[in-house]
Amino acid sequence: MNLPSPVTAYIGLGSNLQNPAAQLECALQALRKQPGILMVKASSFYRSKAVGPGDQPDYVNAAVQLETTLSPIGLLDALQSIENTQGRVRGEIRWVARTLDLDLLLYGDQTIQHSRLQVPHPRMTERAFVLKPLLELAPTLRLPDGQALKPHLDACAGDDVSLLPNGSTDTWP
Ligand code: A4P
Ligand code: MG
Repeated sequence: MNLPSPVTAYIGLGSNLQNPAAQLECALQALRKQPGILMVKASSFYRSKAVGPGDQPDYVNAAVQLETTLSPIGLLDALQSIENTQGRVRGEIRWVARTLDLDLLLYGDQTIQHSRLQVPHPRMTERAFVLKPLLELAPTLRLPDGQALKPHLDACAGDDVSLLPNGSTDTWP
């Protein structure tokens, strides 16, 4: 029987509630244990100003590169199950504060338009909090249509996103 060939995928991680850096560490552990996923590398952690309604705490953001034999929807299911395990609450309002958000940014060179999944992630090219960690992992990464990502990062380089000092867990609610 032929096993599916592994595909390289990139995930964006974000948290701005309940000790965000620890939430991301916990999510990395969960990804490492997930059947069908081989973690290749994780970026540094970055602190970023929240994009969204109201006065929210800053986020911690990161990205990971992995190899997976899961289908795109299988991978989304795994990501959502990790979010749920870490107390993610989903409501009507978008972009509210959350314990954990795991976004599938890229899945090989596939473009996916599904009712539950759009890949590349539709807002990834506008957000330094996604692009900085992602390009730390893969500086020459391109979108499936061949566009380089670096010029997109240059265009939003003024966004407030900075490296989080190692072990920093202060000032979050
Ligand atoms: N969905 C479709 N495509 C994808 C994909 N590529 N990856 C669907 C993951 N999910 C995808 O997502 C809503 C639905 O999107 C899911 O049911 C899934 O089927 P969600 O995680 O439940 O809700 P959300 O995250 O609030 O919505 P949305 O619109 O995906 O938000 P974003 O774009 O993920 O933004 N500010 C800072 N500084 N850092 C952040 O990390 N994150 C967000 C969330 C807002 N502001 C932020 C940050
Ligand atoms: Mg999301």
